[in-house]
Amino acid sequence: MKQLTTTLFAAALSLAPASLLAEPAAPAAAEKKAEKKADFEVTVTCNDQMQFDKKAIEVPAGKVVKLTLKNVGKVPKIAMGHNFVLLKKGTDLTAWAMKAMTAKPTDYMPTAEADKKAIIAHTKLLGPGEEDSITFTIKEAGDYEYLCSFPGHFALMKGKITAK
Ligand SMILES: [Cu+2]
Repeated sequence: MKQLTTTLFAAALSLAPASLLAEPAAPAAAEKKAEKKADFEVTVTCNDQMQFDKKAIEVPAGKVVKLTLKNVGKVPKIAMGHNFVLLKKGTDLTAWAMKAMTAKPTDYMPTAEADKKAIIAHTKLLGPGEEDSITFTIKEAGDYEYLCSFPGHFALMKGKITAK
């Protein structure tokens, strides 16, 4: 019996890497869900230098926007994860980011109701080579700020979406 247990344990261990490898498949599924006829599509990349490739994005107001975030970096997620969080108008980005950086169990997405309400849309936290798509509609024209909520990133990783 002891031997069987040992064998099962070894089997479980050998399965672990496979389940880790399966993880990058998840964004594809999320992308499929986001496929509902977007009127406008934009791709943003992020990297190991803590930078989004776009600091300003213009989108049509009142239309369905599909935004894809691609992490083109190589550093592991635990040290250099990235997400894209779009905040509602009038949100204090710095104050929101300070709360987000303490929310490690939820991949740096704050859990307080008020902080969740400040979000228009957000991708999941991406490791190297991963991507995720979100769709959203901004009804009211104007400027909306976005950021990466991984601790310490928002100083560099932020920008502005202008809905026209
Ligand atoms: Cu980041």
